[in-house]
Amino acid sequence: MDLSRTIALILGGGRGTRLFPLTKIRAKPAVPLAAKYRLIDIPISNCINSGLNRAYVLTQFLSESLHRHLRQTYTFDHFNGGFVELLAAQQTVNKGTDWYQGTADAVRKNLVHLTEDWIEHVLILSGDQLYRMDFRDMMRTHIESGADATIAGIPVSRDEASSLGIMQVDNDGRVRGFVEKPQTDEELATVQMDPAWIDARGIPSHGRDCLASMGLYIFNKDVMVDLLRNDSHSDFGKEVFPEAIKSHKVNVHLFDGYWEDIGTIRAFYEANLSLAGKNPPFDIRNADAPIYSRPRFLPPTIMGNASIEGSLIADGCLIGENVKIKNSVLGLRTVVGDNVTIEDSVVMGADYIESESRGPIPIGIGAGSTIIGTILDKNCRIGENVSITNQQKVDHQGEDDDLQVRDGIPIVIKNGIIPSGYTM
Ligand code: ADQ
Ligand code: ADP
Repeated sequence: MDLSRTIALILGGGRGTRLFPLTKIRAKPAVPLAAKYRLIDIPISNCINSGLNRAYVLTQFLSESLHRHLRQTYTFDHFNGGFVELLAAQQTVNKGTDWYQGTADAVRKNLVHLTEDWIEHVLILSGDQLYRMDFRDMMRTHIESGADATIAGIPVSRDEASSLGIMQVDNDGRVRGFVEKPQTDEELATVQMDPAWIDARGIPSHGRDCLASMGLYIFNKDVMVDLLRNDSHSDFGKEVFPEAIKSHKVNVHLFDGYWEDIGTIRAFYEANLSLAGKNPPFDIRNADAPIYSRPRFLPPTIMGNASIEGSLIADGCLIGENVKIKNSVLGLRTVVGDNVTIEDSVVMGADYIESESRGPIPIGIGAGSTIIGTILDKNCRIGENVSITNQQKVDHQGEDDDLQVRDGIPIVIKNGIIPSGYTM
């Protein structure tokens, strides 16, 4: 299946409130993931591994670090015409607003890039999901069914339905009903499926009786342009898609692999830690479909007498003596002092190796500190004998504080400073 006439559009995030404060000073696609990647590397790697090498990333504001990451990572040779480009809301002049009002609005404001003659299909992807999919399979479903649009669907149980778009699909695979994030049993009942329908399509339902939209769509280009003509529709999930199933033939492409929406702090935290354990649900070592990132030429990690259990450790770290690291993710260039304990934590590391301390406290985690159940964003300066465990279950939201708590998880923000002896 050939995707040379398909353009991928990656929705890089709205105001970024759900992943705040990780998005306080960066665009969502640039949020670090799994020790050495960024969120945007997942959808772009899926595209490249599917033979699709032309993608736009729609983001709210022009982020210098995101721009540099894309430019330095996704360089294609002159002969194959590939590109990955940022389209920032800030740059569009339409309607005099700096913000995309929603996902459909973001696409509408960039239609000029999508209506070029060579494009036949538009693949719309979310920027905050962890999964591996060969989009050629989805395109095959799309072409074979002769649909105007195809949506990826995954079987889920009733308890998961309230945070997803739920579809009702007929025997021919055509979507007949859709409710975005059903909140009541009555709403859900209108779109529930018979688990036997799912079993009959070669996917063991295990009692799952809902089909969720994965937020991934293939549109025939003209159909998408047509649907976006209605100016009052600002979201795909809430407005464009429900209209599309009435006016056009929209079919489902079934998927049953690992797939997680990691758009909230808790989901992001749990997805990172799930990669650190034994038998991770998402295999970052899959050599047939690797996840790409920027080549950095970092030194190997140097480790003292440390005990490490079920963890991911990136390149360029410096880990001291008598250190205990358990069920955690240590990002690029993390510095860990002596006698430190890190458990159930996501430590993003540092943007650079600090040869001489430039702050009141060096970058890294100071000697004698204990970090449990916490996210440390990049370039944190954690003093000595600090303890962040949140045993008291503080729910501290101060937007300007260096240490905040979201979804019950303490987070030290990028460049945050925590003085020696601090306890939470
Ligand atoms: P949500 O993820 O809740 O549900 P939405 O908030 O529209 O839907 O986000 C979709 C994607 O677009 C995310 O990657 C988000 O970051 C990005 N995005 C949001 N606003 C944007 C903007 N203004 N500009 C650029 N990008 C933006 C959707 C569907 C559901 C489906 C779930 C699956 O609506 O039906 O079940 O995805 O995760
Ligand atoms: P990554 O390896 O995480 O992809 P980037 O290339 O995005 O890192 O760099 C992150 C940031 O770090 C950039 O804003 C860059 O300017 C900054 N940076 C790099 N080296 C230094 C340094 N020696 N001192 C201060 N900032 C630096």
